[in-house]
Amino acid sequence: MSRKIIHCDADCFYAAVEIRDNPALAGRPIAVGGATGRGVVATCSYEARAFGVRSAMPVSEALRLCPHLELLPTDMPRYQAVSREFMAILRETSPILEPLSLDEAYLDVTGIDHFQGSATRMAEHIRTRVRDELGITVSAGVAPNKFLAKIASDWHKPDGLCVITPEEVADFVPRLPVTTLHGVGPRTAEKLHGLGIKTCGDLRQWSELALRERFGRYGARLYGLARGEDDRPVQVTRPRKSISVENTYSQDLATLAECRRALEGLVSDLERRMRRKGLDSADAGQFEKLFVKLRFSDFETHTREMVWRRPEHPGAADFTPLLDTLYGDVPRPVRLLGLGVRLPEVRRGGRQLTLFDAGGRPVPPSSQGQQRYRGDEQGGQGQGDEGTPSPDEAAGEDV
Ligand code: DCP
Ligand code: MG
Repeated sequence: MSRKIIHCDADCFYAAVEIRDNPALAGRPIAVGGATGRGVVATCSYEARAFGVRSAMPVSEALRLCPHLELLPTDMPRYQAVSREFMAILRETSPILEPLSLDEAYLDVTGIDHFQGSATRMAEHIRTRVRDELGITVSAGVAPNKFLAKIASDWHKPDGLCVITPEEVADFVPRLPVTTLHGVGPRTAEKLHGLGIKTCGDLRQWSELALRERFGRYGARLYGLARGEDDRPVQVTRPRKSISVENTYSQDLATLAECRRALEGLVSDLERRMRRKGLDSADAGQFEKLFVKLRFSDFETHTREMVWRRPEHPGAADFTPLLDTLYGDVPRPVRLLGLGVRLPEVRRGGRQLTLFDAGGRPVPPSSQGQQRYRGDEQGGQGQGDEGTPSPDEAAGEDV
């Protein structure tokens, strides 16, 4: 039987909360973040986007593009509170809920009878409730699987709903650029483009065998995605024990100095990944350990970790001693570097303590001591979503 998946993603989430709480900001170009901290835009209103301002952009660049941009400091506790209410509304629609970040989640509504089982009406109901009860807007996508539901929620953003019925999949998918596929980051995109493959339609000209030959196991996944196929289930509970990123370098890093420089890029990737998982600087005190992984060109691989008890996110300098120890005194070419943070065990003392409670609602920090996390990564490698990792996922890119 065909499944019914809804993907919901709030519009300019942090900015929307700010505007809701100060309506004088409505209709104006505003950005959140940057006023304090790392100096980058966390998000911005759609009015600011019209000037080219984007998430993760340095504030200096944002102000160059939009000189009258208003900057607001981030207020994570407030966004987390709205997120809890948002997830509670979703959870009332279906218990099969997989939060991806503070403002984004998948819902499997296949077995839900409300609205005569119409996923479209359920999605409209969610959007109306969130607007009326929380004062922010949410875009939603309805489709037979996660891949298409996520693309659909972006299709009519902001404040939009897009439905892709099983009958529409065959027409919809061929025109999608391959860059929209789950697991295709810059590296895989470059390889696909090099083969003359720009859209899913182009990809469909390739046999599964030919894709496997070029992309290994991920080739089979590409073959299915190009046909709109994606059987990943909506995951209600998945323990997350670490968040990490790693990179295999196209040219080996020849010296320890080069490895140290590479750490900086990896730390930025890790920050980005943590933000996407909804972990802000207030969570830093919850990390248990830092670790670095190093693979030499002869594939000898080592990992080293250390306890982290400080109340801030680790920077490149914090990972350097681990790297130095792993590298040793004799210069050797390095093909892969990775790093990450380990989170506390999700089960301790028989009670499951998580970011989300059993009903899928995020748990307030005050009620959960040190045990806060249950997200969408498993084990120590943090290779993104489930399914066959693509070369880009293995490189720790966002998927
Ligand atoms: N965020 C961040 N840094 C980023 C990206 C996002 O701090 N590089 C934060 C701010 C966003 C929130 O996460 O409000 C949700 O991220 P989204 O990617 O869903 O972006 P928005 O909700 O802001 O905008 P959109 O309307 O495109 O979903
Ligand atoms: Mg959003």
